[in-house]
Amino acid sequence: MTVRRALISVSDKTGLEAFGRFLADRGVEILSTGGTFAALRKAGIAVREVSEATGFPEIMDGRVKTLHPTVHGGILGRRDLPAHREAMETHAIAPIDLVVVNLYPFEATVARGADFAETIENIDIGGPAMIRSAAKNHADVAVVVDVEDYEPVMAAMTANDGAVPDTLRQALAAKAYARTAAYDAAISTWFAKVLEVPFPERMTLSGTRTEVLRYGENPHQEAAFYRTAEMRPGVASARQLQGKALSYNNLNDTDAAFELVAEFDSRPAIAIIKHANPCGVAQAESLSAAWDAALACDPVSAFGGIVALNRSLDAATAEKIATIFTEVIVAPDADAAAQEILARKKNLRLLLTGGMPDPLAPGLTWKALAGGFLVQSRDNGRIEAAGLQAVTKRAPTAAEIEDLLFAFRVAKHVKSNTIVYAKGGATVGIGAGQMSRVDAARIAQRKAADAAAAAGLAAPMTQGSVAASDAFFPFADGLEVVAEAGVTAVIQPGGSVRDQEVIDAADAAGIAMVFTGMRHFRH
Ligand code: 93A
Repeated sequence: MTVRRALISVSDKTGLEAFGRFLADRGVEILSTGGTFAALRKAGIAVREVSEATGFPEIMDGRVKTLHPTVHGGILGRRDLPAHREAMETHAIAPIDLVVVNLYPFEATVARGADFAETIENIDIGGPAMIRSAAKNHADVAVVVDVEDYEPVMAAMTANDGAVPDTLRQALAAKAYARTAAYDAAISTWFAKVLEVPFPERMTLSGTRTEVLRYGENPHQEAAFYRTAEMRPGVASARQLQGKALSYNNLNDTDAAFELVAEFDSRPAIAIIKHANPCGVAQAESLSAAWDAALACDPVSAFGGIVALNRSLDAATAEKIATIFTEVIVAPDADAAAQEILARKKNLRLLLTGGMPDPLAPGLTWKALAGGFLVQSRDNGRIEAAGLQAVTKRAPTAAEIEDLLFAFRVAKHVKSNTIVYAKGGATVGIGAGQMSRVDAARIAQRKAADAAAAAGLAAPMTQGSVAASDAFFPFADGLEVVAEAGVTAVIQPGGSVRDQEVIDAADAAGIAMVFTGMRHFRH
């Protein structure tokens, strides 16, 4: 299929001149819409206006410019069917062999917060129609929807005497339908937002593949990473400065780490993550102090972990992190000295996101199930001191409240069931992902004892700490375990039918307990 006639209609005019010149030099006749026509002509490239070919002007501010049988007949007509060829001849329709279209920038228009009327005007109708026509007739027509494909198409035409080979036309057609599907998904998502319908009847998840990963969660699984249109600083937007490509598990853990550390903004904070659960979180007056405290929580598990920071990485902290084996460091930024220190660690990946995500921002999360997916709003719930209800004889002190809120915020990012012990702005024991809350409490306590023994401390680290529970204690037994661990205060949602038994157990141990009324399950 030698390309003889091309229709070029592009909003993004990147690379247009070079591609247009390449086609014109090969004797390809180019048809274009108003703006594209003007740009090509200005560059001295031979081009005709679509309206001249159709004998019909662009009308209605450009709403109707290519929606014409001369255009769609030229794209859709089957070259192998005599009846189609005859129809083309009868109606003076010239075949179009190459369609180059990129759409009105709908997504970018929404992203910059344009008003309703302007957003509606940026819904492209004629462009997707041509893309879909050309992709349907890929047997005879090549369709290019991405400026990144200009080069490969030029290379293929050069190598094939002006023709675009079959396999490339098919690949371009598949990409074309993915593009129009994503475009319509963006439009319907925007409408749902405008109409304040959180869960429309039909939902399309749409993303752009940024990477095919070496494998998935396990080596026998295949995987890829897709980026959605969501503007949220994190793994999807990060710049990787060094180290080998991130794996599926790295990406998952890095995301968990960064979302957790983003919960803390008033002071420098660090979270160390293993298998999507934190094994140490701390905030302090400096990142370096936060690192010491986070690491002390569970230095054994921190080996091979992922470290997330909520401040620009400095040299002192980089030097400390570099002393233990770390897979990934993710931070909003890193100063030159810190980067130099980490550059010595060839295998360590450094990701810089350019900013922190807003933990209170709305958004949706998805989870695949057999035959479907679950969608929910992101857990952007946050409890502040004013939202706490003291339920015991003793109310917590100001210092206890600070640690309680810290521990509860960490618990939100730990797999359920979880118990988090914290003291002085740092976790000292984390029990994650247990089927029973009592076990979560016991495991956290035992880990804290191990960490204390390793550090040569006489008392277990939970002594004098506070404890957070992601969901209510169904029985007093869980509370009794944290009492044994030596906590002085407890934070939990409350709401169990046996709340009174739990309150009584707390009172008996002299523990101050507060209810949040908010649960933070995470599965
Ligand atoms: O307004 S439209 O939906 N109606 C059309 O008939 C039409 N034909 C092409 N938008 C249409 N286009 C779009 O115009 C293309 O998809 C492309 O994005 C844009 C190029 O316009 P111009 O060449 O004037 O810059």
